[in-house]
Amino acid sequence: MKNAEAKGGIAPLDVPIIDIDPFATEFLLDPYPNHDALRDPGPVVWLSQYEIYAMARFEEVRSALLDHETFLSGRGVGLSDFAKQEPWRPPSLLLEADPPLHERTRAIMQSVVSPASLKRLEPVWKLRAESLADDLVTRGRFDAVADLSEVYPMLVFPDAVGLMEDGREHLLVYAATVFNAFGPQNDLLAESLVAARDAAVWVARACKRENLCKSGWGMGVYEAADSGACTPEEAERLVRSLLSAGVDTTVNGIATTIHALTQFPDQWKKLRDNPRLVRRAVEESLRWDSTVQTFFRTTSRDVRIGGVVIPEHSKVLLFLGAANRDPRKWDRPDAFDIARSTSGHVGFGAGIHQCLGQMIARLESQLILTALMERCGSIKIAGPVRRRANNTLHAVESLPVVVSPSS
Ligand code: OVM
Repeated sequence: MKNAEAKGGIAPLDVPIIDIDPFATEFLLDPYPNHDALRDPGPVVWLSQYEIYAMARFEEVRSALLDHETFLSGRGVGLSDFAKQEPWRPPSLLLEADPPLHERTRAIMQSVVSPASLKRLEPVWKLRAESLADDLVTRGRFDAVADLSEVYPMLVFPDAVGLMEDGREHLLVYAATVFNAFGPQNDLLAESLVAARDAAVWVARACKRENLCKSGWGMGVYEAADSGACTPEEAERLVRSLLSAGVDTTVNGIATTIHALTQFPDQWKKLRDNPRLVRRAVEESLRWDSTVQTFFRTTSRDVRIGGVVIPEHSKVLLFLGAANRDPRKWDRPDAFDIARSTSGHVGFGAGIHQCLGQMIARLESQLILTALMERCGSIKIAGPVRRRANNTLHAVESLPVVVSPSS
């Protein structure tokens, strides 16, 4: 029984039963053709492969995210229920925590990753974006993943955390595993866990106080511990959150934005004509092709949704990416339109767990995109686009492009 870990029980009588496997490789590589089949049968569906409930419509996904008392995170936001199964690593004190613990840890992290700290970093981040974009435009032809989206976040984020220099390449391998681990125990996760053995050891070392530099978000968390906001052990685990969530997300978010702009050249032109649209372009990219496609919650009580009662202690899979393309909510949902309002999109989640690093992600994306569009008249696909299957992220492996310098 390949999904023995989930088994939420027998199929309920009143819920549409869907036999699609949202963690099959073909689905992960291209989830969009499957979304209607998840959204249309009803507000709640039953995924027979995993014996769990799922929601893929905007209204219900957003409401569930906002109702953290009913839809818990503390039993894990992956398929595995921490109340029944030991997690693969000690749980995140942020992502996999409920109030009151979550309130305390979130406040610490928000005071460390502050708007003021980002403002201080911005000038250097801008210079690094500009110099990278200079190089890329000179080359003319490059891989927007290997040469750009995997490069830029690594040029700014690890320094901001204050990580040791040696071994930073482990960050991406580690993060891929973190996000695979929210899915079932499939081959993807098994291979990822093997590949990330060294990376996990490195990450554990990198989170130690003695390995963080004096100024930086990492040390900021330990200083919060010094003032009594948390224990040193908690600080170490909170630094791990920065390393887990801070790189693969922005790497793929940036690649996706570029991918979108190559597929919709009129939008690239619109952006160049009006550079102030860069904020909207980044947001629309998150709506149109959400980097984090799914997260789970666990119900704390029986909850009625539409005509369906989801029993307490049920795992519920929330399709953020499908919600962000729901025609019930969005006009022309499949069109990438940087002028549209994306207000309410759930690409960063919603509610108390909404992405802590969203300001970091936005700043990185806006800076590199601005630097690129200031230099490139056009950007076109110049080879096969390859996806990387991940149980949570809609990830890009390779995106060959050719750019023409702006005249
Ligand atoms: C964490 C964590 C890990 C992965 C993702 C995430 C999207 C958080 O360790 O807290 O947020």
